[in-house]
Amino acid sequence: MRIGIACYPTYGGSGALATELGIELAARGHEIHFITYAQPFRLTSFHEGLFFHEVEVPHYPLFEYPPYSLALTVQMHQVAQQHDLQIMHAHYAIPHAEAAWVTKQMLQQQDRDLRLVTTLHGTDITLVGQDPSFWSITRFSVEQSDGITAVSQYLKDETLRAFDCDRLDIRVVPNFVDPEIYKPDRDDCHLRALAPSGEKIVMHISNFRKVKRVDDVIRVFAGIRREVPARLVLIGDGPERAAATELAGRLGVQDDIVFLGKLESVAELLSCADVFLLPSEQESFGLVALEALASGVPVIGTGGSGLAEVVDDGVTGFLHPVGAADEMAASALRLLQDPALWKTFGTAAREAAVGRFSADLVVPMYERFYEEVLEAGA
Ligand code: GMT
Repeated sequence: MRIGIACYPTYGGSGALATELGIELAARGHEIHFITYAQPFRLTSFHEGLFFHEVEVPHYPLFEYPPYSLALTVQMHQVAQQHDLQIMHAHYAIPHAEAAWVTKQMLQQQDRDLRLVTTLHGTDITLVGQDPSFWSITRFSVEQSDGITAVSQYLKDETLRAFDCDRLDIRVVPNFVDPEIYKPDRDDCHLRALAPSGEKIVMHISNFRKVKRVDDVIRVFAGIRREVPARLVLIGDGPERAAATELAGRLGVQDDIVFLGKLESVAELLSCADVFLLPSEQESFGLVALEALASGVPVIGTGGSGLAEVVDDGVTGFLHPVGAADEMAASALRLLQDPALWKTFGTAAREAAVGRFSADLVVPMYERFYEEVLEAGA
């Protein structure tokens, strides 16, 4: 199949998943065209059958807000014509699904068809898409898609509720992980660098937006640090970093925190963690939690959203209500102070990640879905 993929290229779950999907599809013989404003951050080397088309937005003094969606649509249209694309796969509805729909209309004027698949990832539905400024266009562009997938049952239900459209046929296709890349493989050099005196390693990776509750990461860590020697390794960056640093200072744990910033590759560091923290307000899936599980690392996070479909509470990690930092710290300590329990959880984490969410299981779900969408339009 010849497939266009529109996504955010930046640090974050939707762009990471879209890029991994493109790489996997290209390896399976499909022709993949990424269309976005920068090289996707996980696309770091050459892959046969995989191409990148940059969207350039011209600047003009009149444009206080440069019209990215228009430039994206024009690039989608050009790539679709030039490479005779069969499918445009929009990852994160805003603005990709709407741009793909306009592209389809432009192609129809030329008697050409393009099938639209939209994958809903999270805040495109749970936060941004519900803002009155975006609600109607998000609903419209999702409804107009020829195929819709959501990364969890939680997100599917939330889409139907928030957009009041129970007729929508949404397929749940979970996030996936490559178990050969994310695997239990604790590198001695990294361990020594991160925790020189053999401290326990607590890790958090995100784009430090409010929804991630990085302040709770610091609170949970402070609770852990009171009981055991530990270091908090923070990977990523974003708007909440300054507030997190300030809180760490107030709680007296700033010297035990290592900020590593936006690393392109996290697999080798993840497997060095003893526990992974993801105390988000809501998480439609939690790709990074899955990557931690595949690395044999138990996850401590929040229940009530999609993370509960990834982490088995009491088996591969522990889930608590949003904001319950003391309970999360207590759960982390249970694992950190009991090596046998930690090993049991770590083994179960790896098994669950590989058995339910490996690329070999999930990527064919997307392939079958594309085939269905093409057949329905034939
Ligand atoms: O961070 C991003 O790039 C997008 C972000 C979001 O805001 O929707 O990530 C979502 O997509 C990931 C991949 O499908 C999911 O694993 C994340 O759970 C989800 N993030 C949230 O729901 C907060």
